[in-house]
Amino acid sequence: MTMNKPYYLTTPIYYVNDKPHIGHAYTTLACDFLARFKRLDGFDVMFLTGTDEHGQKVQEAANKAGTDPRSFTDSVSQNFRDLLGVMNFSNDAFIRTTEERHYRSTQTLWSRLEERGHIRLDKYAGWYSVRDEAFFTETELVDGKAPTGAPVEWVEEPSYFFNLSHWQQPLLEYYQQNPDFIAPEGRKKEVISFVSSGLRDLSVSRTTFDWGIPVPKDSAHVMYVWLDALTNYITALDWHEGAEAFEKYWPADLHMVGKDILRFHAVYWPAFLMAAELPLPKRVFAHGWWTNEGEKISKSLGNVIDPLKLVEEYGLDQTRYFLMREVPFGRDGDFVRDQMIQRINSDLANDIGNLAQRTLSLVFKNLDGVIPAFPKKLQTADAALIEAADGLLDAVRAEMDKQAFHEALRLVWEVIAKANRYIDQTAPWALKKTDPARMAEVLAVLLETIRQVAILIQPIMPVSAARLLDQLLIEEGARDFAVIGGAGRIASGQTIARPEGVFPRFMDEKGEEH
Ligand code: ME8
Repeated sequence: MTMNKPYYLTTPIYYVNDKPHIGHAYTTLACDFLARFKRLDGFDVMFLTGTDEHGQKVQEAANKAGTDPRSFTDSVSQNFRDLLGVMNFSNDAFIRTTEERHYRSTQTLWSRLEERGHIRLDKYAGWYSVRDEAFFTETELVDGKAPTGAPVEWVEEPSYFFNLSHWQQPLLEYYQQNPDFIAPEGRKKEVISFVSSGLRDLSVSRTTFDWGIPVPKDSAHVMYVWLDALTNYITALDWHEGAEAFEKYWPADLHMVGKDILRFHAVYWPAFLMAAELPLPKRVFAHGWWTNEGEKISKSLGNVIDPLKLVEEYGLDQTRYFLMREVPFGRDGDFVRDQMIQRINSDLANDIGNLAQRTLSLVFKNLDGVIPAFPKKLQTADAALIEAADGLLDAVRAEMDKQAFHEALRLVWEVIAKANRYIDQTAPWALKKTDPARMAEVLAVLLETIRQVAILIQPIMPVSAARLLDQLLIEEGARDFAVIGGAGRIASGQTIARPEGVFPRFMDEKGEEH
């Protein structure tokens, strides 16, 4: 048996101060798309997500809800687990920072840092933003607020410090030697310029509240929530117990994050790992932020986008497709309802939906539903379409590996457009009387193209793709990338059922089509 290559990817772990919103769904969806792709491509995937449950922000949210942080986090963490089902996410593990093993893991990491002389006790005096869970100096403030616009409070307390400044040069060298470590390129430049401008030692413990992991041998302190949170990526592999999973999956292939938390992942985390003498992750990708119809999304504006509502209104696979297709991954994007409807009707209902429905209906009506043989000799037009389909996997894979998800989808839709031009040009419906043998060939070429497209869109639209593959009578065992191209080819002779449309047009709540 061949051993599949491991591939470990992670989402950030989400703060449980509130219910999930589009940002959470977006980050996890991007990982889900990639994880499903990698599995079909023969990798042994470990896809991790979870919740970040300590810190002042969560403690304050619990106080506000009139409950203790432990029962509060239990209930809010559940909302995040519910989202996984609603969005059809295929994560292999879900971690909570309140798990007992995470305490042991983080305390082990702390001790390693301390033993190696990278942590010292001192005093912190400066600003803290609870919303960002981040420290700021006077000069970093903008109009008395954090650069993110979050309010800050003055903090003065005994604190342990991590010698971050010591890691400036090693980090810069690492970025230089590993040019793919931070993406996109523009964000990498920002990180390099931040690190080049000098790093201050980082306060890594707090004493003015207690909702966190106690510092080993000094329980007056709880650890800074970001040190605690980042460690989740190795806790999940039980590194502190020398587990096999750690050997196998670490270092991570990809940490997916939003642009606001890149610094923590591309500066602090690799510095902690270097200091602890552990291997560094291979890549951190920072995606952009969504606005809602041109407006910044915020609770005070009341325009927060609830992923559950999106799925309810537009459909699950439709929502998944839109979020990954609409905006070049890595850039900010604007959620516009009309654009969503446009994508549903044009890319899905018209382009792929009609292509499949027209082809299958012709097979059903004109060939008694019997799948025709794939031609031994292809005509020029056939060969052009099949070559395009056969070449898709390599091209799509290259985009997926760059996290250019929109581009991967665009490439698939290019072949769908080609297939639609092919069906218009060859007009198989007109061939029934004049040249039935040619009609059968044309339909076989189309079925083969749809087979490949359906296999390739499984990672983004798992339910719809499965329905298409079912209608094409492709067995469950013949749906991965090993059977893409000439290795697969549509099998003839079986009889299909009456085809059913897989991609409906968008209907509004009054039942009207758009
Ligand atoms: O940051 N558009 O948790 P979080 C797109 N616990 N993405 C958005 C967004 C928007 N409008 N708003 C938020 C944390 N996000 C930490 C992570 S990891 C060790 C600890 C994204 O619940 C944001 O960029 O605040 C981030 O990736 C995630 O949603 C929210 O994370």
